[in-house]
Amino acid sequence: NKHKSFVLWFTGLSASGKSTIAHLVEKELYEQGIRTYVLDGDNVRHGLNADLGFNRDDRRENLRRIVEVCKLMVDAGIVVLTAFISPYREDRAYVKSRLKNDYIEIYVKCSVEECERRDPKGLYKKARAGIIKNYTGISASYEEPENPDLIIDTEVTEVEEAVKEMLFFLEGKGIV
Ligand code: GGZ
Repeated sequence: NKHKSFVLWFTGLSASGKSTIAHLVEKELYEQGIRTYVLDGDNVRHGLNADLGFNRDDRRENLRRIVEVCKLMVDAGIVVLTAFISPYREDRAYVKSRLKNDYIEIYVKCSVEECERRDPKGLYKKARAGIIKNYTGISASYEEPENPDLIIDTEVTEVEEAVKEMLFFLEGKGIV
């Protein structure tokens, strides 16, 4: 099964649903015979980027290394799905400059209030208490994408529906 490889770059707040949607979309693509890989905090921040934290420079370096990994995977013919907050426009622009047309930006939109209600790992609570510093949405900024290829609003869209929207979008583009 021959296909062009590219990167589906999900950006959004912690607990917005990036990783969940990326994994479900991956499953669908995989079932279509497409070779895929999901990069997220769980498999990158514990290994390759274990030396990095969340200050401005570390987040830049986090994404710089990730985009190089993405490039290698794209060269290997893999469709890469990434789920990183990637809160700064400057950094996303850099990622795009490295990947060019292989970069597809998906804004997983969800208000801070709702993410804070979900708080699956209790990190927003810790951020509010000042235990975690520089927490995106609380004590560090999230710069909304100005021109994403797709917006998925997880406050109004169920995950199953979000996955369908994603696949419909990819079919419309003729890339799957
Ligand atoms: C944001 C943090 C922070 C701070 C720890 N700010 O819900 P999670 O836990 O699994 O997702 C968050 C993850 C964000 O890492 P990224 O590599 O995606 O961030 S970035 O793109 O900005 O480099 C959260 C956890 O790490 N986490 N401290 N201060 N998220």
